Amino acid sequence: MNKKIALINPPSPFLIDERVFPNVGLLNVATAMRNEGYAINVFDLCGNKEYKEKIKEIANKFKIFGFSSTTAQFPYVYEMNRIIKEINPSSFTIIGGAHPSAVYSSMIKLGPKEIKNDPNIASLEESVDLIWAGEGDRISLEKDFKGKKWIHSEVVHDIDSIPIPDRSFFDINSYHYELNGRKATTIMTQRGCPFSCIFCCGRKIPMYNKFRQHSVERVIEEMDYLNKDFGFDAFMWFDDEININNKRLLELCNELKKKDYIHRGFVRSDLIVKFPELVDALADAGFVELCTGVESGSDRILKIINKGTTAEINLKAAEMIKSKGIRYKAFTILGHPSETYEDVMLTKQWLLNAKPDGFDVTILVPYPGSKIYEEAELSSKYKNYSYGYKDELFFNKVDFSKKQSYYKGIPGEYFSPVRTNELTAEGLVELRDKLEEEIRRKLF
Ligand code: B12
Ligand code: SF4
Repeated sequence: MNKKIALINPPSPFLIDERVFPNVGLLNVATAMRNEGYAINVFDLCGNKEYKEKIKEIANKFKIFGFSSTTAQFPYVYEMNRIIKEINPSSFTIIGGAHPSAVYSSMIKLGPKEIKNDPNIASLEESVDLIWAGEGDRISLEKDFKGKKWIHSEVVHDIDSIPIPDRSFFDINSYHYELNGRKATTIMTQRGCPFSCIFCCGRKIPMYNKFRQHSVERVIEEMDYLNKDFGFDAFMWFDDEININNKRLLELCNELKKKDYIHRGFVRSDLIVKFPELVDALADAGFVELCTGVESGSDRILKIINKGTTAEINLKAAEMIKSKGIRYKAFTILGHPSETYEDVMLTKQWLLNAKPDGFDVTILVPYPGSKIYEEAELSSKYKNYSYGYKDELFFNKVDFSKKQSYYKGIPGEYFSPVRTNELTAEGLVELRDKLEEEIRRKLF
């Protein structure tokens, strides 16, 4: 096997600004492969409008190409792979990341007939040579995978054994993110979330549901490395929810308060309310902004999506966070199964009551790897929708190699791939736009 490999970070033109948060997962893979003796060339095409030209330029220069891809990025990866194969038919292409991992999860959940009907399994199989589902921190192409189409890698249990992702593979300083005017970058202090919200991807895949943490020492080591080598002193924690293990977080906060770093991260509201001492510790540790996945202001919807919180708990958490002088951002979604106009109004009212410092209102996209996608059944209830989830949410299983789909994008460019019995797709977009406009006007 040729030891020279090109790793590609694809563009995401659907984001408001692509060069905010560097992709840590691909850096993990690059670092792991380099340690296995591969000569790694990372092509960071994020934000590059001439990405096709770049791919044409390098197509003949490598034998092995590895793409990292979320579902939203897959149309670009699909196209880049096509270009490479056209120019260099004997090349070997691999895809890893959230998209193949989520599609793999659907593949094991769906029966043989649904597998045949699922456009996303087909488009992955017809594109690259090797589909990598799961973590890529133990990748060695010679060892395990010759002649295989799908690989599902085991999760790494002791994540401290994974080397600190080497940020010099990217031009990390060309990403621009600031917290309180300070130069910030991304960090992952744990992996996996044990909860099971029905819209969230990977609830059945070990990489995303097996909860594992870096030790306090290792987190500090990575922050110090980012500070010393690149000058960052502010960190966006990529962890799904930072407060799953209260004891470890308190220990970490204890160390962080000795440092002059500041932080932003996501917390679960119920665990904030349950452990009030944590908010003080987070404030002392330098957290300047906390975000929660509020999702909805309707308790009925929160129950349906299995969030494990209520509107009241979410409100209490918001108040507790703000009372410590920490900025608070709320993330909400419209288009939940069975959602009605009344539920949307409850979300609006919740936002007005909570008065967050920032908020997002997005529209649900049923991605492969989520319970909604995997448990949906063929439905003929509405003309333009062929799948229904519990007869309460309707959508199509679109081919994500052709159709770009994301739930947070550029204002004015939102669309809804879903409808409920009461709210049409157009109605959801209209409600979303109105709601956002009204709340911004009233709160800011
Ligand atoms: C941080 C984050 C973001 C950030 C930054 C993303 C970035 N540039 O990295 C922001 C806020 C921009 C973001 C945006 C979006 N996100 Co996001 N995000 C995350 C989050 C919380 C962490 C990502 C991360 O760093 N993980 C840690 C690393 C170690 O894991 P990893 O990236 O999967 O990489 C490992 C493996 O996948 C594999 N691997 C990765 N690449 C490759 C390549 C090769 C060749 C190989 C062999 C292996 C391999 O090895 C890596 C190391 O083990 C994840 C959830 C999660 N817990 O991972 C969601 C997640 C990736 N996001 C998700 C979604 C839906 C989105 C959006 C579509 C939302 C939207 N705006 O509409 C966009 C899409 C953005 C895009 N560029 O495509 C979904 C993806 C679902 C899917 N089917 O693709 C996830 C899984 C959340 C969820 N559970 O539903 N996101
Ligand atoms: S939405 Fe957040 S809490 Fe729910 S399963 Fe996903 S990561 Fe976990």
